[in-house]
Amino acid sequence: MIGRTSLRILALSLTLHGATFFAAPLFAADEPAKTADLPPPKVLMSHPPAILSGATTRVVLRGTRLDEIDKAQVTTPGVEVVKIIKTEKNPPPQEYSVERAGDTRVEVELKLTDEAPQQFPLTVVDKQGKSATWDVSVLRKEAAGGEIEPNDGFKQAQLLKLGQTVLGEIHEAKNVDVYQIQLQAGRRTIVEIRVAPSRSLFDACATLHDADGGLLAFFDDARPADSEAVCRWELPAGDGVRYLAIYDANDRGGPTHGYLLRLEVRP
Ligand SMILES: [Ca+2]
Ligand SMILES: [Ca+2]
Repeated sequence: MIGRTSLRILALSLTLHGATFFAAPLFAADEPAKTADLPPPKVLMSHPPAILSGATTRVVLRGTRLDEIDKAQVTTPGVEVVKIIKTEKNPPPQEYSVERAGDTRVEVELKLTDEAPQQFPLTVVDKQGKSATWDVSVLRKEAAGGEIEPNDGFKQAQLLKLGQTVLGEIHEAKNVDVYQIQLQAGRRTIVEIRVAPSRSLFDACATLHDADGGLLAFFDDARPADSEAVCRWELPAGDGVRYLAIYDANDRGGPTHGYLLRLEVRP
């Protein structure tokens, strides 16, 4: 009996050791499968809010699992991916969730010809998968203007020309961007602020002032910033110089707070 018991213990021991021995490679074999189950890279926002045709631009995409991106793909004629500049883990700006602003980023250099379309889809890829397509806005070089800082007060106001789109950014918390507008009697003037499709975190508010700085109107988009955000505000009729002061509803700012500003006039 003792002999049989010893043999059983030995057999059990061998089985256990055998199981242990074989289990290690099995777990090792399982690892790639687990990795493959990871969700694909996801782009949640980008900046700047648009890029110029006929130029080479660095675009930053923020999202989840973007820190191992090794390729960006565009199939649109007139748009070329030059290179991935860098990828990194990067926590969302304070007071924003990972779901809204991501926790990783990838910086991509894109070269556009003058013929690039107004919008094109971009996909980023890592060894585990690829993101859904992300739309990038394009502005014609001749119809776009950069913002000129400092523009934080009436004396530093930047002239906002009709029909030109300004690529702006509330670059730091509590900053204000002031633009000078020339109103014309008998014409409706509409200010448009757009953060789509870049999904900038900018939550636009504005005040309108007369030539002496007196407050004439206040504008708020009346909803949290979202992917389709376009504010269109008709200014009170008038004639002469006005100042438009743009700022974030929550006094936040940073490179994630870009916007596209445009002035339209109608009869
Ligand atoms: Ca600014
Ligand atoms: Ca400013």
